[in-house]
Amino acid sequence: MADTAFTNATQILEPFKGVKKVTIEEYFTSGHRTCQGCESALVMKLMVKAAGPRTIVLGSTGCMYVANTTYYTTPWVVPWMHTQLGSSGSAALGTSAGLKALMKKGKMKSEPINVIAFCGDGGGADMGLGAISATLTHKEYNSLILLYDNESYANTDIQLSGSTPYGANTTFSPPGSVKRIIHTRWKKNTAGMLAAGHPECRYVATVDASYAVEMMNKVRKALSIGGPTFIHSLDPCPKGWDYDPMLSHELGELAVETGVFPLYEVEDGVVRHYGKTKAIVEGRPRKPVREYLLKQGRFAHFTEEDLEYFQAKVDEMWDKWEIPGVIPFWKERPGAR
Ligand SMILES: Cc1ncc(C[n+]2csc(CCOP(=O)(O)OP(=O)(O)O)c2C)c(N)n1
Ligand code: SF4
Ligand SMILES: [Mg+2]
Repeated sequence: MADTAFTNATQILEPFKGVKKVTIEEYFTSGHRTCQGCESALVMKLMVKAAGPRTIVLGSTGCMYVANTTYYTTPWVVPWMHTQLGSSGSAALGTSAGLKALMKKGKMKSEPINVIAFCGDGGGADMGLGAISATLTHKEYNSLILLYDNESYANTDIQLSGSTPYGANTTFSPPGSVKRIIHTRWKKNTAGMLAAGHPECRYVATVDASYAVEMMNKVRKALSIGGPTFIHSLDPCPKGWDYDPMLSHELGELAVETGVFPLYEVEDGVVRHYGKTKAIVEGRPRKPVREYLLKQGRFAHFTEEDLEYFQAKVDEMWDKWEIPGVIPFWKERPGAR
């Protein structure tokens, strides 16, 4: 096959116009062993449903590897490969470059194939951040990195990560009688940092599977735009967050309605808040963060003072940040210190 047959095109995946238009085929099916109510498993299912059958999925170590592929069983219907904990970026780039080379040499039919690499918050927001950053600078290769954020190193029994919220009870930060708040760091702003720091990455979005159609449409948009793209999904985790599994969707909604997790997309440098976050930007009041926090056992030790601190930090993001939820700077105001 000649070089001229090679195409670097992406699949054009039009948005689903409502839930009735969502395709019925599943590419992440039964056969996994995630906890009841695991929102990350739903994210996997929706992610690959949105992408369709001509897709390769690469997954770094974590719950979505271990609980999904136990000895000769797998829910994945599309080609799937495990990669090391910090390597979702390298796996995405390497696979995309490999496909491109094989197609160029005529060793594979030249056609758009989606490459999606997923990682947890431990693997992506902490350990693999460098590799993701490198991948987002390679605009000649098409891949999507999806970070599923359950806010802990969940698979190894809920250790705190850079994505764990302030004050949460984890196996590394159990509240004690002498010191109540062990984890005193504020959660990283991963999507904002990646969007701001990678000017040639054409698409970054935050998503929440409680809003499933919107979430799938962000995946479809990222894959259609092409180049390296990044999506950050907030995933309630009944085990790590310590709540009744039936509350997963409600907690996903509350994270957005309280303003703790803003939904936005950055496309070619333009920021758009969407969904309920857009309504908040346009003036709809945010629910108090206590409605979200107090439904979770990991915050059961919070006092009034802790709730006020958490609320004040979220208020600061909304009232002072250059772009709420995205750019964490604000201009110096004359006379203010
Ligand atoms: C280099 C390396 N260090 C440690 C581990 C052990 N380990 C396996 S899964 C995991 C937790 C990963 O956390 P995260 O990426 O957030 O995914 P989650 O388990 O929460 O789904 C750890 C620490 C490993 N597999 N590789
Ligand atoms: S620990 Fe959390 S992320 Fe892991 S399988 Fe259970 S619910 Fe899902
Ligand atoms: Mg995690």
